[in-house]
Amino acid sequence: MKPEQILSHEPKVLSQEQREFYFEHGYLQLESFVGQDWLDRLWAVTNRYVDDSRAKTKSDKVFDLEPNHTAENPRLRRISQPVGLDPVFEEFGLRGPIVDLAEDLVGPDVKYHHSKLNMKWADGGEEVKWHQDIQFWPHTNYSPLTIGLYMDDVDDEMGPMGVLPGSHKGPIYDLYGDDGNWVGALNDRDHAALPLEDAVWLKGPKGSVTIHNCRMLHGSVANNSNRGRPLLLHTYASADALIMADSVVSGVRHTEQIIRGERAKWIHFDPEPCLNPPDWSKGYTSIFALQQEEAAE
Ligand SMILES: O=C(O)CCC(=O)C(=O)O
Repeated sequence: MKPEQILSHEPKVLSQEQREFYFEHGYLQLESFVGQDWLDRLWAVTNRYVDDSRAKTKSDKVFDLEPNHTAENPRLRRISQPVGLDPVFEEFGLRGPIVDLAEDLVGPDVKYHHSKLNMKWADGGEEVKWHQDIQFWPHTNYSPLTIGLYMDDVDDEMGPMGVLPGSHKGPIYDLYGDDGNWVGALNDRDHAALPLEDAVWLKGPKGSVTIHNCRMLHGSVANNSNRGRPLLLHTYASADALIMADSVVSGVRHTEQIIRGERAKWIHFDPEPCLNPPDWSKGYTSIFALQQEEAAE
């Protein structure tokens, strides 16, 4: 669906100006959009998973651990695919208040794609190098977007997510390194050419929400504060966007589920070429492990 068609549908929660801002600049931020009730429920489950992580000594499909993670001092980078793990995460990701935001920006027929909870632990939680998302999971068009929920107050010290406004209309970057291996981030030359002085750092009180288009350049620095920076991310797409390549999320529960409206009768193709990611069925660790060049097992 083209932006004009999406904008012609009555919005659920966003103003027309906010929707136009998203299409023009590629991102949106909404302060305190999610209420305390939801935050309490999400925290109760998250804390349970943090506790479960104590028994883990290496990363797996659910727990992405920092190299110095221990039982006494858990250091989780990410909880992967929370929506497939627990009914509370499932309800939030498939039927919660952020789904209205997705509908307002991808149109009335909405598909769920995947979810993750980037914990960015206190005292050194790792950076996310600048990248775009769509190269990880190409679709037939560029409607996919990611909605992030800050589960706690986030300020500049904590490594908030940064976006480069308007970059969703620019080039789709090569995320392979010079040696031909997938890095999942821009190479040093492309990175050096980015006008990072124009970056907008999306922070805000707990319950604030970030939205970025799948072509938006984004990244975040390490968390050197003594507070964690949990960002719960969900990706949605218009139902008319079909997955093009072996997906990082193949086989993940609820992926490709229509959560609003109907399955598309017509597939929408955007002719702009997209980078072809590696064959993820041969193994995927996480964006953190890849970017930090940790050996895959
Ligand atoms: O957690 C962040 O700051 C950025 C998240 C991100 O870009 C990703 O997980 O792909």
